[in-house]
Amino acid sequence: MYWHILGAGAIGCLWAAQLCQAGHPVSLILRNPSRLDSFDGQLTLEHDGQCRSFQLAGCLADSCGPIDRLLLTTKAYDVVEALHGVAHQLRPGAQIVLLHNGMGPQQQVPELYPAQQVWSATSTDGAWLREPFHVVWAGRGETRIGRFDAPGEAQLPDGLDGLELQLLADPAIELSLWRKLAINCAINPLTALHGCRNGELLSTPQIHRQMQQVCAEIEQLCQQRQLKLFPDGVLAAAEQVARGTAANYSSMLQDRRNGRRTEIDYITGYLLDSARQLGLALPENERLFKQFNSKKTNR
Ligand code: KPL
Repeated sequence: MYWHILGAGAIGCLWAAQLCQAGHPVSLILRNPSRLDSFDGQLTLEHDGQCRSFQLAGCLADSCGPIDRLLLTTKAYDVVEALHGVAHQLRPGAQIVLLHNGMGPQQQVPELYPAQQVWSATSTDGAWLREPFHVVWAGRGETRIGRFDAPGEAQLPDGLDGLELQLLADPAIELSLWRKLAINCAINPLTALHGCRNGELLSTPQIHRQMQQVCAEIEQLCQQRQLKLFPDGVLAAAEQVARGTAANYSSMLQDRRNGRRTEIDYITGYLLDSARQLGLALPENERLFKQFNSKKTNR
């Protein structure tokens, strides 16, 4: 079944290739004419040292035709604007799947587009771009997909059959998004500010102490919100991810190093907003957030 994908980063390209491989036609909606010019209609998926190429259409929002199924894989801060850009092409009842780091748009989009069916997703697949439109699927993970606005519903969007990706219909997607948010809050700002690999959060005592404080505050918020995220607590879960990805640079550090805007407003910013609504102060997270925003180049 036909899919449009908006956001041709690593995850967007991974999904495009997976959908093509499963026999679903795909169009990549590209942001501007120069990006479209640079796309020769071929996407390469590299996995376990083997490359496979797929032919697919590229288009701009105005020429992509009617959309029945849309996967949005832009950065969190681009989601709403990107969606507005293709809104005129959405068929009534079209399926929209949001897949990005951070939180905010998952609640906003169903409110803005009540005529559409909106799913939110979170993934632990590891992927990176060797070059534009050549994606390396570096680590198999799982993708949980559910309706933020309809908790309890456990149905995947249609048109995802045959994918090699591990997909799980999640009736409690908000909780899963909070799990990912907590991990991102514990790892991303600290690695970005200290310019270190994920593993150095554990091996550098001063940074590890900060990580402990960040996690203790998240724990406090979760208690107030009655969110049970991890059986052994946020710190243990974040340490496990930092250990498992010890040699990696977090996405926030990479964004910062490449002079791109980061997703801090949708990660730590979302956490702080959520705490503020309950009258709760999270001083260490607040300090990191301010430190981030005080450096213009960080955003
Ligand atoms: O998602 C991540 C990121 O880098 O954005 C991990 C690897 C989990 C670190 O928070």
